[in-house]
Amino acid sequence: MSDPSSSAPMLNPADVADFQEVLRQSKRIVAVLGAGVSASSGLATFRGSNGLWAGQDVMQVATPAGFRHDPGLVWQFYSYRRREAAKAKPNAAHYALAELARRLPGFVTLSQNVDNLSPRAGHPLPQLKQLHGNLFNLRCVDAVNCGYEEHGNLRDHLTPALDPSSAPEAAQLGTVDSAARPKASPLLLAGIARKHATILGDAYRDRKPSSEDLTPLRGAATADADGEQQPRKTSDIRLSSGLTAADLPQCPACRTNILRPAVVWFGEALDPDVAAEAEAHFDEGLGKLDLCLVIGTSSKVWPAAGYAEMARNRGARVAVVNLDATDAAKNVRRGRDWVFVGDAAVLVPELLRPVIGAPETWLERPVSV
Ligand code: BJW
Repeated sequence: MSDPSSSAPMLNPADVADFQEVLRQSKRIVAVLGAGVSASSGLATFRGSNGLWAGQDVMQVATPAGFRHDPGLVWQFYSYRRREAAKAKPNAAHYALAELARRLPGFVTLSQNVDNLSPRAGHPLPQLKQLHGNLFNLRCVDAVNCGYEEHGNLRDHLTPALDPSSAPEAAQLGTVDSAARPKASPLLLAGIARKHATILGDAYRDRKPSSEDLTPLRGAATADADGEQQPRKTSDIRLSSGLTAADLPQCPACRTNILRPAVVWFGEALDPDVAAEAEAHFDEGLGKLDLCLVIGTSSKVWPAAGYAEMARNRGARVAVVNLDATDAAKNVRRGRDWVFVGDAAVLVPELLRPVIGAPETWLERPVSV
């Protein structure tokens, strides 16, 4: 087996041959994908660039609390990501995995990626579970009373206010309306800090949230003609992004709420159907799993981080493909798993070649690698 601590980019030919021997005989394979698969398509990974977007910690933007606090800012983040993903082209790793799916009915891909590049590479959809949703699907924020959902919305900017040419993103970042900021007690903030550390990980334990960071913005009560205190309308509230709710995509069904990206944020449950379909592949009743491919993920986010171990428990051998030797070596069973350090867009087609053949023979081929 490869030495997981090695940072040598060269693959060990004996490991490749050993992996490919098991691959040839495999009938049931699960692949777990992360953002590294799309890195060669030009998309930033989630924890790349120090995990920052426009100076914001993406881990805190991708939370329900972030959206409650400033939906405009979160929409700016996702508008940018939608544009980048729409401009990007699937790479050879997406095409190779799609080809494996076409050739092997017992192969399923459990992808954490929301960038739509696997579907665009022609990955058969019944064999692709998009665990964290898709940037091009939208839903009403009120899932209970409205439940509106829209799939495959590829519009460049969803509202004029989200058009980067009319208002550059950086210039839209403003300050919180301090008059509207409610007071949060130290006890409440400590509770939120504990919850944050559980959901986002230990790195967040010492980052004490302030009311400005985490408290949903509520309008200060205003007095009506009879002197009664009335809550301000949501659309009146100026948000720190400088956007009001009226600037954001509106739900066409209930005409009351705004839409949100249909992605899964930290602390939210995965879509129960998607989670059940994904986890069904580890069911005892389905018998032995032969192989699990863990490609381009830091394996930090659950439940996906647990799938390799679930596959091992069903008898699978595990192969990890990652550009970073340290990430690749994480959660690896020494002497049993394979570790292939390098670019997924290069390694995946090469490793799968005995089953999928050369790119010239694929039904759908990489546009450019
Ligand atoms: C290359 C490369 C190249 C670069 N080639 N490689 C159990 C224990 C502790 C906590 C939890 C737990 N169970 C649940 C939790 C809480 C939480 C969690 O996991 N927290 C941890 C961070 C501590 N999980 C959840 O909240 C999930 N919900 C849930 O489980 O509900 C029930 C529950 C709730 C609360 C408590 C307990 C149970 C939901 C998780 C949703 C994650 N959502 C996001 C955002 C999606 C929308 C969006 O994209 O904006 O999903 S977060 C973000 O991380 C995104 C990604 O899909 C996900 C994974 O990241 P990924 O893909 O691994 O990217 P990176 O950047 O981390 O890594 C890239 C890798 O590629 C690196 O290794 C590079 O080296 C490599 N690479 N270039 C090959 N060319």
